[in-house]
Amino acid sequence: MKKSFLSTIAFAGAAAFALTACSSDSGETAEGSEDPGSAGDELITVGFAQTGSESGWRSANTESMQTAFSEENGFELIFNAADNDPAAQISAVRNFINQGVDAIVLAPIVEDGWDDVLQEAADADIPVILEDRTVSASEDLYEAWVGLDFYKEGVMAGEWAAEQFGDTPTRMVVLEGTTGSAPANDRAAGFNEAIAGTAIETIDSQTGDFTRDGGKAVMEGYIANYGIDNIDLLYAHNDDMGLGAIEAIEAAGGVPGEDITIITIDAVKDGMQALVDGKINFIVECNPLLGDLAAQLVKDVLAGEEVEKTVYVEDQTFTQEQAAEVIDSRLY
Ligand code: GZL
Repeated sequence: MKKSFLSTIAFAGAAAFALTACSSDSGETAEGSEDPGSAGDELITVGFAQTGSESGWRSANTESMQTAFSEENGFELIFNAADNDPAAQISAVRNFINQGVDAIVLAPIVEDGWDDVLQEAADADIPVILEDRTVSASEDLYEAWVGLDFYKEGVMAGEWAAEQFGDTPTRMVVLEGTTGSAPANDRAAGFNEAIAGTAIETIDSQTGDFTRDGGKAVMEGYIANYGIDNIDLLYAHNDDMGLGAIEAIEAAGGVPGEDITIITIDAVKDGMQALVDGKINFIVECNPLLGDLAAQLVKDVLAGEEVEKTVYVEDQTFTQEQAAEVIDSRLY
């Protein structure tokens, strides 16, 4: 079950000289061994530490990962969802190490706190691939990261807001993602860079933890504190918090998308529907379909191949009109 990662690297290095003479289309490399996970080879055991099931985006990401890390693709997947609890997620990774998995894939809930357990994985010769979010630990402690450019997502959202409101005095409230997470940190930083110099004023900014319930509860507080008439713009770090805010605005007799302009990030199905319905005004996509890229990274790393340390997936943006054109053809 467990392959010694370093011996794989050493083998691949030695095989490199013989590879030209011995490679065949059966997926075999030099001296008859097979690429990990190729047909007829034993399964690659992968421990996948997912954040939890906090949003529609997360559900689509989990489905993409489970589909890619299937037995028919050469994997035995051990899945753990940490219910948005960073301590539980670190324990899950430690358990994978103790189980002696061949590789670990991690979507880290928060950026900090990973140095020790990632060092333990390295000491156990178990390669780690990050998907989705990033960590503050040294990049020597993981083989690669595949995901989205959260800072750029924030910039794209902020640029739209600056274009819409520019010099008009605008009172904005923010629903932040999970505190300490890379998307919350970077989407805030990118957005604030893009609106610098405009008349958009952040009157409040709190975390809704990327959940609908969280977004609804915080928006209810904003409405109670400021009144709908004193809020011009809502920037939510994901669709789900924006959808929760829409419930709060409507419950208070407001018209989302008109009384309050709403910008969100993700572009999951329910968010795009709200955009088509005029309840959200602009969405920046954050593609959750990372499974195939993550699975290929695992196979390449275990085969001793050089991999890019950072693999970005491109995003796009949607207005209400653009959403109406594409919503029926989207994959998530
Ligand atoms: C972004 C991802 C975020 C989504 C949220 O890549 O980590 O977490 O934007 C999800 O919907 O909960």
